[in-house]
Amino acid sequence: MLAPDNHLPTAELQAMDAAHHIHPFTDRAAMTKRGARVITRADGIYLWDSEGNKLLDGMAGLWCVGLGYGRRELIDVAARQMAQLPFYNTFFQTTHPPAALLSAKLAQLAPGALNHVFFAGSGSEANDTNLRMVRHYWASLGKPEKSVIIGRKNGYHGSTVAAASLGGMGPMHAQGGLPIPGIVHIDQPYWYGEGGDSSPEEFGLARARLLESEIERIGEDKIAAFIAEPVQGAGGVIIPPDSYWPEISRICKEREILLIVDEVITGFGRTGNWFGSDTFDITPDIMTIAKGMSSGYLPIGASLIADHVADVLQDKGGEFYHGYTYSGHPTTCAVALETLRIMQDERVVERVATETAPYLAQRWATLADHPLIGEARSCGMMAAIELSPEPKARAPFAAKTGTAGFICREICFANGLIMRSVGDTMIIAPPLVITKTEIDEMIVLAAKCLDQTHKALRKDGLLVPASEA
Ligand code: PXG
Repeated sequence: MLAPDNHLPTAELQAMDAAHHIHPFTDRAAMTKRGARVITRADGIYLWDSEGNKLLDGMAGLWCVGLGYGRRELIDVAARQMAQLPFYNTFFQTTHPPAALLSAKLAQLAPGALNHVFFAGSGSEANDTNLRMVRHYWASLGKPEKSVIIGRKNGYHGSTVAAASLGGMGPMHAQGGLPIPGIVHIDQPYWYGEGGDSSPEEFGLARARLLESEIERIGEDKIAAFIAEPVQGAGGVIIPPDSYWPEISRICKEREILLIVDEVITGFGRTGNWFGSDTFDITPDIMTIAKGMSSGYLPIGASLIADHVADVLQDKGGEFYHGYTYSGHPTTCAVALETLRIMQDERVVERVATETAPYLAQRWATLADHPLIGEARSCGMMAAIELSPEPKARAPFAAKTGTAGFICREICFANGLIMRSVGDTMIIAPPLVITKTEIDEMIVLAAKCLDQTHKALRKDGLLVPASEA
């Protein structure tokens, strides 16, 4: 049976949408002119649009559909839970089985002492929780002046006021007067774009030590926490040099500040371990999770809290005046639990680690030989290629950043591949269940799209490095 109104003509849906739907991260005028792409169904790692075009979903929805589309168990568990208890809140000393079971499951899967869960409806909400919670934590210890949070330029932590402030996206800050006070940002460990002549290891150390100098500058007694993604996702799959995280961990251990690790993208198998913190040997005090937790089938996010933080809040914090109507929503919790059951039963993370991620790494690396590519990098099931007019020099384009990336993205769509552009970096993060054969298909498509992009850029006179502008 078709979902509601799937039969309407594309133009009619586009017209309704253009008239009434304001989209996230979209230039509405540009979209209205061409008409939104209408996605109508999905199966496995593929999507279909309303014109019948098949697309390989190289972005797992939006980094979230780890198990791929059409998993009957997730659909059925949602229906069963909705019949039993579609909603009840978890405020005022109440719980229900899905929230209790999911909390225990997350505590079991999460690394170290992350044994406590505060549920939210999204990653952004969870990061709002984190901001209030770390400040409340220090205030409970009699140190309310420890309130500044250090984030990173080009980090992404969500779109709410607090989350967008914690993130370091300049264009986001420029709209709506962000960041809010009490949040500062240090430079990112982006060796390809900012490393210059230093080796990746030197650069990683230098960028980590910016945290130390920022703590010195502001004063340890004023700083509540540092927040970072293990691998920056929305920033362009920026994998820090090996020297980065050990140095950040050393600094956080030596200083009295909390480490918030945002695993909204890197959590639940994306990096080839259950968490990016496992991959990079990080010990978070608080971890943000969302996306892959429910394979994207229903919206859910959460903050995982380490014992020593939860103990202080329990012993000294009193009531935490914070919560969302849908914190611990029974249906989303049931779907998340089922997602985690499937991941464990089918050994999804192990398969990524031992089979498909090494295969992707090897196949993806071949793209580095393309005359348009300055670097190809991957970590687990996330990967990036850097477009460049002079790859050996890692040169940026003379044209406005994002021009080449946009052209490449459109060519990918036209060829049935969803590969996202971040500036002139092309990124993928396919469903974790992608097979080797499907990886081959994705690489062949990507290479074909790079050839076409190369031709298009040459034809438009865009193969010019910034130094020659
Ligand atoms: N933290 C991280 C690390 C994220 O990647 C969020 C928090 C916010 O989660 P919610 O559920 O509130 O969206 C994210 C979200 C992109 C893109 O274009 C990435 C995200 C969201 C939308 C677009 O890469 N990540």
